[in-house]
Amino acid sequence: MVAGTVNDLKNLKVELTRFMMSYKFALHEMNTKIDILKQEFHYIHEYNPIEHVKSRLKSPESILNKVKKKGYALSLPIIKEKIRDIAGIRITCSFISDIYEISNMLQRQKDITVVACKDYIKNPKPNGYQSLHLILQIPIFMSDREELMYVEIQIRTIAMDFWASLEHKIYYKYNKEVPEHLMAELKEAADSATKLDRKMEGIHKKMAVLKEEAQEEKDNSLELMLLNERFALPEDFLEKES
Ligand code: 0O2
Repeated sequence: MVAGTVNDLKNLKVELTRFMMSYKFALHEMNTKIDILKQEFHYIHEYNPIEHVKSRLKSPESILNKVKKKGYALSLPIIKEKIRDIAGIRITCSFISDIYEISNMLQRQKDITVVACKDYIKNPKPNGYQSLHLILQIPIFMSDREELMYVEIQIRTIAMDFWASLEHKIYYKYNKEVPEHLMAELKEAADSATKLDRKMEGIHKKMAVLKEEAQEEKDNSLELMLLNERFALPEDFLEKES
């Protein structure tokens, strides 16, 4: 190998390593943000809207396949600009309302730019696929530079995730035509998942109202727990105070 070519190869390897490393840092940054939201919710509201979080870096092979499929030029700046799901995070929530709450909380953060939002919950795909997709841009800070990175966030409920995971196994990326009657069955299964999500959301909301009423009753009562012992406040004590 001539010296120039060896050097070119060496430089390319460094460039590729830097390229993938930046996405790893972007994932790390986003995961920290999500973890903070999760912990804050737990401390303040004693409720956790996030069931689980999964993140992945697209493999170099998968990136190249997408570049070929989309007909893009094989150049790192073009890949960086055009392929926006190299860093991907999937958040599974308990209820549909949690999806929008988490999405709004992320979108409000000052260092996050929302580049695109696809709401496949309000507008499901014809096969029944549902999820909220966000393409976000966040800065990462390194020793000598700052870089803006794209991260794709998919937010869905457990039921939507259950459907998408199984559909992914059965059909997604299946190149041949899926028979029509099976497509219809798949859509039916997605409709059942939606029905289940709505039912659970309804129960969740009703329980929240009951909990609030019980709390109000507790707040209005003259009883309180002092050092783990029930204590009844004398009524005239309250009158003297006011
Ligand atoms: P993987 O292996 O999960 O990463 P794009 O191809 O991203 O440029 P597109 O198709 O408009 O543009 O993106 P979209 O609609 O936002 O969907 C991208 C991702 O959503 C997919 O990533 C899947 O993860 C998921 N997805 C979209 N449609 C379906 C579906 O019908 N079924 C299932 N199970 N998942 C879906 P990848 O890169 O295709 O795959």
